Amino acid sequence: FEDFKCLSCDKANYKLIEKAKNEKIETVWDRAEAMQPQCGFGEMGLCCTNCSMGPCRIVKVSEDGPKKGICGADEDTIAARNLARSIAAGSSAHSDHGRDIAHALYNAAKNPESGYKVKNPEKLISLAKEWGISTENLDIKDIAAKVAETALQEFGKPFGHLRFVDRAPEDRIDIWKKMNVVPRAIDRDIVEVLHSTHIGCDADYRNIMVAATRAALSDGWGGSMIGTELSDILFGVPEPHEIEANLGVFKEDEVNLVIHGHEPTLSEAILVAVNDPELVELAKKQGAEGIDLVGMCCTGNEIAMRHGIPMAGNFFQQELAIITGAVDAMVVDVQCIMPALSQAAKCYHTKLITTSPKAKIPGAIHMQFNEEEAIESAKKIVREAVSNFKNRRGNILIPQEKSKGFVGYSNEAIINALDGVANSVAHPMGTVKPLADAIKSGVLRGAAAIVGCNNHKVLHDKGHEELAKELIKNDVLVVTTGCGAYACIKEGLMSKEATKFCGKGLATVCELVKIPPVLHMGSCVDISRILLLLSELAKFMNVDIKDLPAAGAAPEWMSEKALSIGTYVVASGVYTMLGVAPQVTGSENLTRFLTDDIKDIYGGCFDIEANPQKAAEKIIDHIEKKRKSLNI
Ligand code: NFS
Repeated sequence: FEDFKCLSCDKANYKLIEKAKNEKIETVWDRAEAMQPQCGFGEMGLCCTNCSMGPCRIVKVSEDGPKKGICGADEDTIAARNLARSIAAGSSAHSDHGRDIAHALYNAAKNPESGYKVKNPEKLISLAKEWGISTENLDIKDIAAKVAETALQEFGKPFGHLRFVDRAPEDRIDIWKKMNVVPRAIDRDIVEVLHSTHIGCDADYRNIMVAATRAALSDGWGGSMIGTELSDILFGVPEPHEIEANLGVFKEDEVNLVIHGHEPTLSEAILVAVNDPELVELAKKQGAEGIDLVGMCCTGNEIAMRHGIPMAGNFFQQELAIITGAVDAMVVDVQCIMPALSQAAKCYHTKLITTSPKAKIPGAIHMQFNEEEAIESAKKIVREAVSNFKNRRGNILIPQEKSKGFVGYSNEAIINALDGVANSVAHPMGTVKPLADAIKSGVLRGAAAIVGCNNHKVLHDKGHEELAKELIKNDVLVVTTGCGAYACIKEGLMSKEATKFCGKGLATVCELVKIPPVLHMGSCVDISRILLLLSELAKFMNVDIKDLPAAGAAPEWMSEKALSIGTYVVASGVYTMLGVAPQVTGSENLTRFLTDDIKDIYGGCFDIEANPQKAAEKIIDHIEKKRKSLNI
């Protein structure tokens, strides 16, 4: 498998990439190769298709060639407009996810047919109080309806600012006010980016970034946070579970159903359906031992965190899952679903089932998931999967590779775990004090978040794993979400044994409070949990987020959502390392703005470093500088 080592560092993938080659099925790596060389104008962000006088492109590599678009837009305007539109698209994806969860909460309150129920009434009541909703004489359903309606208003309210903004430290809110980026209403902030980047509107790259930053903050402190908080209310606050991960989780003798995509509204309903006795019986009648539900991408993170469902693989493993020949159905909703799946599915018996009106794929079976009657709808989908077991063709290869690890570290779970220390040395329980103390004493040097996707420009999973290992070796606690979380659990970094990779301080903390050194905090919308943890820590230490010895990293990012995340994280004051350069490098001004000038405004900035070792060095250096300024 020597050849495949330059594609992925996950051994489970090698046999399947070879199988794909033998069976003449193309994968993401083949298509990436066929795409070379990639368009230089696009790569630098210098191609504008915003109006039909174009496409216009700016030539940077030589003196000759146009330096302005036909309307006169220069490289700064074009690159900034392209970036801003991507950020708006990313924010829209997370936020629309949040909106769907709010609708599900409303259904839980008003529509018993939906099958949704409030699983965590305490969190619901506490959010109602935070939002000033009177709970007096109301039952849980009424409160749920009011909270859901209030959440839905956040998308289009005409006045004021987003409610969750008030959770940020005061100094942070002051910076946002000064910069005029306080998010107001999610849809409005996204629309404003689309408007201001229309032909003949905003041409000032710094001002374009004001609108883009506001739309990004609308995601992190708005849509994503609504998604996370309301999911916790509906489906429960994640708690630590030990699970298995990687493509070895498929079972030869069971119906293998992969749930892939993002929204727990679907994956939670599918989980109920696969446990329905009638459907289990049907599986047995087909000759299967049972139904094996496994998750893929962020929806897999959601059900792993809440129910201990195995995590089959991340973004670059979606085709390989089908290539095992053991997947009876792959059920998808929205986001990060490669259209290529339908081609792969055709080569096997696998049914690719799309469920969302927002995401149909030619060649797939479309079975619309109806949230008004979620469980019934999910049962129909599971029935389709189960009845496909008998059509397996025998060309099955399930890799042996799978690892074990602990997932499910919501902020509540982290604080709970840290109470282990609190108990032992008489600290107050239920606060971030033990975390703050561990950082202050230097046992932990700081914390870093490793998040985001896979990208062929980085060796698959290597960016995540190597960076995580290097950081924990230097006593930096790592938290992770999304496809980064998959990479880390597959490498064993969420297991009890992972302390062997840690420096002495971090190893001591992990052993004392029984946590792994890399904490699985969920899906990409759950990066809002990380914002809240930072916010709580900053408030407790009486500083702003920008002062904390903390950093973010997206070593293998590729999606527009990741751009939105990066932007709201930087605007929240966090130094953020990217493993792949954004498509802005054709504008020196914008590049300098994002990697340097922005530091003076928000305290956070982007940095770009493809080499994980060097990226780790820079992050550690940043953390040590922050420690010094804090005098700790
Ligand atoms: Ni987030 Fe990237 Fe997708 Fe999840 Fe994975 S690709 S931006 S990590 S699954 S959303």
